[in-house]
Amino acid sequence: MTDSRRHAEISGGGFAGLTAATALAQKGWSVRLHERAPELRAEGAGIVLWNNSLQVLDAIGATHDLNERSMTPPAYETRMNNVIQSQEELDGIRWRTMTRPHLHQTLLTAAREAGVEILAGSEVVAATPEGEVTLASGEKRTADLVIGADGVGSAVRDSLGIPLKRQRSGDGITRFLVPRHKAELQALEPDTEWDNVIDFWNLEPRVLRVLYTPANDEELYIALMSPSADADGSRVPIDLELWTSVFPQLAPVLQDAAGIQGRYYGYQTTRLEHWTQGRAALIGDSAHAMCPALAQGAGTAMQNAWTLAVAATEAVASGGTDSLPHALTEWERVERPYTDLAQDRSQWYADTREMAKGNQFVGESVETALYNPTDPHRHDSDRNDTERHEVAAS
Ligand code: FAD
Ligand code: 5PR
Repeated sequence: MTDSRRHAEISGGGFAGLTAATALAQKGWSVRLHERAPELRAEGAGIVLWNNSLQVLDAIGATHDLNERSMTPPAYETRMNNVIQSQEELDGIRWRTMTRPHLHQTLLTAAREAGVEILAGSEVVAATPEGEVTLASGEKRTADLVIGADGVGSAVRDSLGIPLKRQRSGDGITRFLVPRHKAELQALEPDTEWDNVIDFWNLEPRVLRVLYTPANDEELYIALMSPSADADGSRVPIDLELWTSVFPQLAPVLQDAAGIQGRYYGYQTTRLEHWTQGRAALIGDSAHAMCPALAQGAGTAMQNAWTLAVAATEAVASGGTDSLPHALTEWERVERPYTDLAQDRSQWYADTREMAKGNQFVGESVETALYNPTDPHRHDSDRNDTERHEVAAS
């Protein structure tokens, strides 16, 4: 039996790869997704999604599952030395907090329902601009479209030889999922709204920060930040005495975190000269790892996965598969600025620690969050701008 559908091979079963696979399969492609790990599972703790990625979840029909175990906290609170700097209610901005395993499971279910062929324990070692993929087993596959969604250490990206700039920051973070302990926290600080996200900063005499993010009724995501040069602050398992001395009101949850091994991640930003080459395209951390400040690493990954699936589908429908290389270049040109902005802004927050002053989500810092990648008319004003420039230049 021959299959007349367009075929895509995807490397990586994280948020980027699963989103692209689901969207393409729903649009009529045959899709094979390779995940190097022996099973499809999400590492990590909690995550915040904003309008840009929630729109994508709507579009692939995954929002219902997601909403069952996620929440929108009443406010995003910022404290400095335990003094409240701001409580942002984020009115009119769509956002939700959740656990990473839950988001991953939701996407995995959507991918399976869409008919994606998912191969666990299948490592991609190389890809070519002509659409050939080589597996660790030595097996080769060809596709109309190849997607590298294989994370910050991407083999697809490296095999394509795309020039990369990597910027490492001095700060880093260890993340945990622990029980809410709401009653105990309330007993320690009765006036606090413990359903809020609370960003607890301490800059003097020592830089230590806890980002407290309720993920649902039972689970709490906490991220402990310190400079990598601070050996005690960045140690795992965490130095419980140190962290509770600075954040005594968080003792019940810090105690649980201390019982988990944990892993300290240094912040990094990677920027590529280009995201596409021939029939191959990169999305997510393989193309644009970023600092976590705006919580847009996964959000931009899903946004770009969706817009890539739409652009590739439209291209083959109107111009056949030979039109894909140009369509991918065009996709990057139009969509990349939103991701560049999130990367630049997150890097700036990481370098300056300006978020400690509060009012974190204003102006350029929410532009990518507010973007709706599923709106077919989203670039109409860009087009008008271009037309206006053309008129002005003629
Ligand atoms: P990834 O999530 O890295 O997924 C890549 C996938 O590709 C993995 O499943 C990997 O096993 C697979 N893979 C790698 N190489 C190959 C290969 N050669 N062949 C086949 N498969 C391959 N952000 C938050 O906001 N909150 C968090 O709590 C948080 N925790 C994180 C924890 C970890 C361990 C990491 C790496 C990142 C975390 N981030 C977090 C950042 C954010 O989640 C990322 O921006 C986002 O997950 C990017 O998604 P992705 O699908 O591009 O990459
Ligand atoms: N938001 C999220 C997050 O995990 C972090 C930050 C913001 C969801 C840290 O990991 O500001 O660093 C941040």
